[in-house]
Amino acid sequence: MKNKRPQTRPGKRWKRRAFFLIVAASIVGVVWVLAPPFDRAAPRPPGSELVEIKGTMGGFSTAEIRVRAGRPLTVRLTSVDTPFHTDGGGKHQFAIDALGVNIIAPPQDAREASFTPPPGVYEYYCDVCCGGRANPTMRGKLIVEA
Ligand SMILES: [Cu+2]
Repeated sequence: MKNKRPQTRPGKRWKRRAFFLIVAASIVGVVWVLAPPFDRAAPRPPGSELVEIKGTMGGFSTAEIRVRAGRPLTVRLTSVDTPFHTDGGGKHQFAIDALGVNIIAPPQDAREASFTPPPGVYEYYCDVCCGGRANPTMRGKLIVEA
C-alpha cells in the first residue's frame, strides 16, 4: 500500500505562489532603493586637473578659472539650488561655446565633463536659470595659459 502525500488544494497553492511573488518583488524593490546609483560620469582622464564650481541663484562660486594648457581639465559643476526654484528648476549650466562644453547640473546634484583646452581665454556661462547669460554673476572666464 502506498502512502499518498496529502494534496494541497489549488486555492492554497495559489496563495503560496502569490506570497512568494510578493516577497520576491519586495526584495527586488529594497535592493533597487538601497543600491548605489550608477555613476553616469565618464571616467576622468588620467592626470586631469579637477576644478569644482558651484552654481546658485547668486551666481557661480568662481568667476575666473586659470589652468595650464596641454593638460586634461575636468570641470565638476554642482547646483546648490533645490528643484523648487520656479525659474530653471534649480538646474545650472557650465557652457563654453568655443570648446563645445555644455554641463548641466540637476538641482542639488553635480555633473562633470573633461576636455583639454588649447591656450586662450574662454567665456563660460549659465543660461538655464533666472537672468541666465545676461546675468553677470552667471558668467566667468577660463584662462588657459600656454
Ligand atoms: Cu545658473
